[in-house]
Amino acid sequence: MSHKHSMMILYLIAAGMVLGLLAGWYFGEDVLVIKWIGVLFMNALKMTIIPLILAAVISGVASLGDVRKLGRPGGLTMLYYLCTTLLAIVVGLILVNLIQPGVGVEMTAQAQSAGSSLAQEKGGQSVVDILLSLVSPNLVKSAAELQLLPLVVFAVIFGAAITTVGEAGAQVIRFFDGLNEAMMKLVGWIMYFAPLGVFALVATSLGEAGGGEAFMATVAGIGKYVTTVMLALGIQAVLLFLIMLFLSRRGAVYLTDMMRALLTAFGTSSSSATLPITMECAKEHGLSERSVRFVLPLGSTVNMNGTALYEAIAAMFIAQIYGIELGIVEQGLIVITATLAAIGAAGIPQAGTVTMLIVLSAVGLPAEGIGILLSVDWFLDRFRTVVNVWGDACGAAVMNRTMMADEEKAIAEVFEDKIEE
Ligand code: DAS
Repeated sequence: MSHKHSMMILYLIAAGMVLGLLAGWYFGEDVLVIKWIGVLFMNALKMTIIPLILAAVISGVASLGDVRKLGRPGGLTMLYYLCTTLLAIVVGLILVNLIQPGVGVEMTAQAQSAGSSLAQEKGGQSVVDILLSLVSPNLVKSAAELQLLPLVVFAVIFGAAITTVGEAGAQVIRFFDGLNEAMMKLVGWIMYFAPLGVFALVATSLGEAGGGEAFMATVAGIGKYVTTVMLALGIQAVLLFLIMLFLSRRGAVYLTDMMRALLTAFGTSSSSATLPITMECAKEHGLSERSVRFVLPLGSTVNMNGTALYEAIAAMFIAQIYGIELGIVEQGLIVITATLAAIGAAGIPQAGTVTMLIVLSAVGLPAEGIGILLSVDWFLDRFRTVVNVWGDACGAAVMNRTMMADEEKAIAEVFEDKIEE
């Protein structure tokens, strides 16, 4: 989908939300006559989940290259990216548990009951049960029952395995890269119907919840949700800045040198489209060639702090609006799936919303709530893309010291060998 088209769609989605809120408020239960439109849109999105998980996660993990040859700089880079992604998710979970944006947003009566039965089912599981549920003896059965966590676990392990079997694996990687691109294109086509789908989902969920009196609670809930995400993104950006200052010994000037890339990220909502600018800014700032040409491209593929944080908050928000209590074990599952969803998300507009489906399904939350998320996604996507790019840029600055140290050591070794000769 072209950038112009995707922006037009996003603004139409926002319009769909506003009209949906007004229709739900004004018509109340009568609006249920269009419920089927929301169901059709949701089913179309759910239809993509299984192939999307396999494509996004496998190609995301495989993009790391042969895990055995990552070497010290590669291993340290992946460790840094994993730690900052986990930090982002923890920041998001702390804020969404503190602010509780979804509490008080009445979605629908039956969803409330569905939600509570889900909480009973999940709530009773011990840590051992959860661990056993990560490995499925029958992936097809798990997929059919939308038990997606074992599918995600398989995709990660399989993605790592195909990087170790040479040319045969390279062909498989090309297949999953193609599948991932095709799936994102297919989701793009489905998103053309999002304005109508979001209108129907928001209108009917408000209508079922009693129209008028639920209107203000829903609007307030959406406002608190946006505030929670923005606050968490801001905190994560500051934490990344402090980590960069402390570990890379580079000054605040790095932020101003990266500003052109950050503004491009905001304008395009695409960290992949911004990558060339990010690399140019990092090079002009004076980072080493290796740090720029390895850490930044890798980061734009697998390191998305903004997206990971957003997935965690959005999942908890949906649990809250459906009255589903998620304990520490379920929130642990959100950490795992949000990390993998962020690794698997492509650096294009709304990638985080699409992989949101993986997190919701993996944790067993009703995906219907995504209508509310979609309505403000066009706004939040810009800011989480900026944090994604900022996370990559800080990674390059931090790893630059390691890379430089390795480079100097390698050069010294060459000279030592020469002297010995
Ligand atoms: N727009 C994505 C990116 O380019 C982020 C997201 O959708 O979460 O990084």
